[in-house]
Amino acid sequence: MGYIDQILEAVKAINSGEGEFLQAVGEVLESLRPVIEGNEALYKKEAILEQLVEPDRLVSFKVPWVDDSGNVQVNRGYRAQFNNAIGPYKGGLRFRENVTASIIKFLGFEQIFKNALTGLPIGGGKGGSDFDPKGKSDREVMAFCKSFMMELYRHIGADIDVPAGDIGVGAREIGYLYGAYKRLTHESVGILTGKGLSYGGSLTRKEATGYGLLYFTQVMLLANGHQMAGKSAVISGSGNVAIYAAEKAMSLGAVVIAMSDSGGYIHDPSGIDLDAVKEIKEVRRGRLYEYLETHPKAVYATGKSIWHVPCDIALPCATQNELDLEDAKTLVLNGVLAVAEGANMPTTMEAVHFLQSQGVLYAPGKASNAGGVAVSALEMSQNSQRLSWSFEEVDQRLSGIMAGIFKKAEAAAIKYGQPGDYLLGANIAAFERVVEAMLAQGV
Ligand code: NDP
Ligand code: 2IT
Repeated sequence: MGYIDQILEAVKAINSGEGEFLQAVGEVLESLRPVIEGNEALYKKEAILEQLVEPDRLVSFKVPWVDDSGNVQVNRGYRAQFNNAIGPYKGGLRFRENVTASIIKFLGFEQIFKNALTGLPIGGGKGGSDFDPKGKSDREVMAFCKSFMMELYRHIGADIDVPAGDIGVGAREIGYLYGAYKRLTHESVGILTGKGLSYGGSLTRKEATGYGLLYFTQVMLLANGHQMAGKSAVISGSGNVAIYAAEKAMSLGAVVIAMSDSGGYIHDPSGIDLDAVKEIKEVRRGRLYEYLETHPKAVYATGKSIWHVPCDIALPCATQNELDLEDAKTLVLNGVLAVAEGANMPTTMEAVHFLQSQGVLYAPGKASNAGGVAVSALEMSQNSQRLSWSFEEVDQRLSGIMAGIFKKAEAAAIKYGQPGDYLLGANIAAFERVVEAMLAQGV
């Protein structure tokens, strides 16, 4: 049995039941075959894959807090510090009821490679909790965040591990977490990114993942002889990533015709009114069906996937495994040109293989959604310098970083004989950078 298969078996044996984590490891290792097979003796001797698939540490902790009725609630918190070969651990926090160790580990593992692709000095980590802010009062969210930080603060630091947002963690949660950290340590340092602009946040961070996704998609389209202008786009989700993906898609001339939340999707063939979506989601923290109150001609659909809406460009920006083989077949039948991931691992492996086999341009999340963490790293730079850069400066750097990631993925795919396979290219380009740093630093 070859080295990769040996590791895949071993990972399965000691992480049984952790479906998402095994899926993420399988996807990365499968695409590393050409590079591993060329260097098998060295990588095996140094146990590179064994080291990569095991987090440096996984902290799990109790988070007790008091709800508005005076009852004590208990949730579970996590932080996976996966790999710091190229810089401090960096990655978001996810607050959602379905969060498990498997989900945190898959996200932390993906983050190693994503962060390496940015070219910035950040290692991979992820954390979160099975607490869901949806439907909770601000006071309850604050109580939870303060309690969560009472344990997390021991494990993080501006040069150690710098968390940020993810699903369920936005500006409000980051603010409460940051306030708690400061009271515990007396320090005003950049231990979180995605902070508010009034206390050390970076301009463009809020927009960065969505804008970055569109910068990447645009470069990918151009490299393959297509334009963004005039294309129809369907975007799943209506959170931070989806909203700013829609904003940039529109400004580049695409027409965004559908968006969703976990309840269903809205289809507005003449183009989604993004101000209305922002008002519902960012201001009122409401549900997407409320869009119909002001846009009676739009359609709200439940019980079937948003990928039934015909489009040129599909941008999954909600959650893992939200686009499966059936969805991929529907998209292809409807003539989709490109699928570019804003979410982490939104497309199942079978769906990815099908899309690629049909000549659909496919951008893997670890490349195309890296703009968020890239601007987080720029926020860390600004915090260290005690400076704030302008929106234009950060936006320009973001756009340059996304074009650079595309070039790296494209070049590695060509080098290893699979031109246009940006998944293989991204995984290999990232792996080569991380392994170089691991080998240089020894065991
Ligand atoms: P938000 O919490 O802001 O928004 C999440 C959106 O996805 C909401 O519309 C939510 O609907 C929907 N959603 C969540 N879970 C499900 C589900 N199980 N089924 C259907 N819809 C769902 O999160 P973000 O926008 O920050 O994150 C979205 C994705 O992007 C995640 O995969 C995240 O890991 C990834 N990502 C985020 C980055 C960031 O900077 N924030 C950076 C890179 C990747 P509802 O309102 O009903 O819950
Ligand atoms: O998945 C991701 O890259 C994020 N949620 C953002 C991480 C970060 O540190 O900004």
